[in-house]
Amino acid sequence: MYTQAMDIPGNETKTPAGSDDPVRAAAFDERTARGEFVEAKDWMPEAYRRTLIRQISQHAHSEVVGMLPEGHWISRAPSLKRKAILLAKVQDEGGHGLYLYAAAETLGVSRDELVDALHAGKAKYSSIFNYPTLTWADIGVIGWLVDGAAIMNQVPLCRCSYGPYARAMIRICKEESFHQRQGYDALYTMMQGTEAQRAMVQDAVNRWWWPVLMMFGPHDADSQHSEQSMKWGIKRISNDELRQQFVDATVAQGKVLGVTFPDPDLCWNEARGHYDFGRIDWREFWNVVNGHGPCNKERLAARVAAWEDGAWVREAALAYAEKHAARQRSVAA
Ligand code: BYC
Repeated sequence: MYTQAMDIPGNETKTPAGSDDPVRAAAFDERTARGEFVEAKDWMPEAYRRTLIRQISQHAHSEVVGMLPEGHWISRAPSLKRKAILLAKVQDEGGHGLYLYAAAETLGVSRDELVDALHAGKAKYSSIFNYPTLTWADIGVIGWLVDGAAIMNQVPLCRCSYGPYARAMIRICKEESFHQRQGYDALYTMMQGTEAQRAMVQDAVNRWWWPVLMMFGPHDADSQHSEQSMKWGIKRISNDELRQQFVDATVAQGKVLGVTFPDPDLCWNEARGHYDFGRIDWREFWNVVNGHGPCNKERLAARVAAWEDGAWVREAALAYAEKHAARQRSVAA
C-alpha cells in the first residue's frame, strides 16, 4: 500500500496524551523555529500530532467530498474532451485524498478511524463543497476559483514542518495547477460563445465568489489555531494574507475573462498596494461549517452510501490478499 513513511507500525516514540516532557517540548519548538522538518519517527508534542491529524484529515475529507459536486457533471459534460478532462480531474482529487489519508496515518491514526469520524458528522471538511453545482459554468468556476484558492493555500503547505504532509502537497499542488488552468480554459471558451453562455459564467461567478473567499477560514483574529500552527511551521502564511493574495491575483484574471465580481467594495487601494474588498458574511460560513449549508446532508449521505456500497470490494480485496499470502507461504514451505 502507498504510504509516506518508511515504517509506521510500532512507532515507539509516540507520546501518550498529556505526557509531554517540557524540556523535549522546548527543544522541539526551537527545532521547528529553525525551519527543520519533522518526520514520522521523531518525537513530537502531543498537541502538534493532534493538530496535524485534524488538519490533514480535514484536508483529505475535503478532497474526497470535493469529488461529489464535480462528479455530478461527468455524464453531462458538453463534449468528449471536457468529459475526459473532468474525469481525470475528479480522479486526481480521489488520489489527493489517498495521499493525505496516508500522510495522516503516519501520525498513528488509522484511516478507518478518520473515515468513521467523517461519516458520523464529527470531522470537518471544506465549507465550499456544501454548495450545489447548478450549471456547466459552475464546473469551470470550481476549477478557476476553488482550485485557485486551494493552490494559494496549499503552496505554502509544501514547506509545512511535517515532512510527510509537505511531500504529499508537492504533487497535489502540481495537479491543482492543471485543475485551475482547465477551469479557466472552460470559462474562457464559454465567454467567446453566446450571450446565454456569458450570462451563465457570470451567474456562476456571482454565486461562488463569496463562498470561495470563506475557504481561507476565519479572520486571523478569530482563528483559534493559527498562532500555534504558525509557530510550529504547520501554517506558513495566515488566513487573511492568503485571502488577500488570492483576491489580488484573481481580479486581473477576471478582467481578462470579461466577468465582474459581486462586491461593490472591491477596488484597488494604491496606498496598501492591494485590492480592498467587502465584508464576508461569517454567519453564512459558520452555518455551513456547522452542517446547515445547502448540500451538507446530501454530501454526507453520498459518502456513507459509497462506503456501504463498496463494502464488497474491500472484503474481496482482503480475501484475495489472504489467499495470495497463503499461496506464497505454501510455495515457500
Ligand atoms: N471549511 O483556526 P482556524 C480542495 C475551521 S480541498 C470548514 O483558522 P486552521 C479541492 C477549522 O477547521 C480544500 N471548516 O483553523 C478538493 C477550525 O475548526 P476545528 C481543503 C473550516 O486549521 C477537490 C475552525 O474553522 N484545503 O481544494 O488553522 C476539488 C477555526 O479555523 C474552514 C485544506 O484543507 C473551511 N473553509 O486553518 C477542488 C487545506 N476554515 O478544526 C478543490 C489545509 C476553517 O477547530 N487546511 N475551518 O474544528 C488549512 O490550510 C487550514 O486547516 C485552514 C484553516 C486554512 C483551512
